[in-house]
Amino acid sequence: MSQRSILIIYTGGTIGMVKSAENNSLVPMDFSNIRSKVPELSMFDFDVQTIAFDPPIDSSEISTDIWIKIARTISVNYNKFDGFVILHGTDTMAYTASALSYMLCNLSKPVVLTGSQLPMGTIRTDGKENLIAAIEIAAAQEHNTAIVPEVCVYFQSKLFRGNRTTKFNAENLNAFRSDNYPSLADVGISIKYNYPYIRYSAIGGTLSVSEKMDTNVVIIKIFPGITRKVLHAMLSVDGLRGVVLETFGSGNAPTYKWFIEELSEAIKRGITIVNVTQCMSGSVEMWRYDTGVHLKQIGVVSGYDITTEAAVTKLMYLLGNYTDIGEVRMMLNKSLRGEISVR
Ligand code: ASN
Repeated sequence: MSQRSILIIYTGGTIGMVKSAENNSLVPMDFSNIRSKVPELSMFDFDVQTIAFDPPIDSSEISTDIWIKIARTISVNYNKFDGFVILHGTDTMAYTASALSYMLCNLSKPVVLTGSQLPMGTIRTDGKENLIAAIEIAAAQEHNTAIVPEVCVYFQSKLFRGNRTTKFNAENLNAFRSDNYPSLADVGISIKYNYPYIRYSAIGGTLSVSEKMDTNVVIIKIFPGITRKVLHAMLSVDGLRGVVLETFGSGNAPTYKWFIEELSEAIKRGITIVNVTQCMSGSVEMWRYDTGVHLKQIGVVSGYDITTEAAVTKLMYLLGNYTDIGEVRMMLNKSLRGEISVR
């Protein structure tokens, strides 16, 4: 049997940051020689190689260009490696994981994103455990097949489906959660894989990368007191094609005439509006209350139990790849990569 090999792609984030001499704030540093910081990497009985993006970035600077760069790096190296670990800042990790899940079509190898809340150079760093477990998971196979052939996020003992995650804590080391989908693996003394929840649908397919992401989208989080002027201005942005509407509870919004009129006009102009709940867990059910039924009647699409991160990137992906609005709306109702709980 040939030796397994893993590629680490370092994009930036706290894991590789140091304090700047200028103002003591954390700045990304050249982490190309990860091996010197993590000597444990040479203790694996498989090959671990690294690629570092230049310049490394704080993940708040992430853009669709970087997503494309990550996807291309995976694609170019796909046949040479058994799995991929992406070191990424935590702030936008859930967006990147969601975007990659759509962009990497027919993925049959693990792509595990991880990072840390404390830099690798600090004594209490969480980066080492996160990185080492992520590598183990990326390399895990059974009968010569990857155990988790998905885009995932590994953080603090939990492996989650990437497009189900949200960063919910800016202080705790336990920074991510996946409220609407169980963990794919739990790491303790041993790594326990939750097989029934892992997606194996693309096994046997050929990887292709979709680089078309349309950024003519907006997230509108409604709130009591929102004015017509504000809503109108957001929906009138030149070239706007998609809206993630963050609503209350199970997908409810005001029924004022002007509110419904603004949304309805936007839909008539060809803008796709997808309804996502502001709650951390649970699903949009536009039939449950009259305040949801109004949205359904004018053509707002249900986002079901999707996260905002997965919804906005799904819109970018669908609008980038399909010109027909009917098709975009139809695909929003489907689970493309396990991002919603519908079949
Ligand atoms: N600002 C950092 C980033 O997202 C936060 C982190 O990685 N913990 O790049």
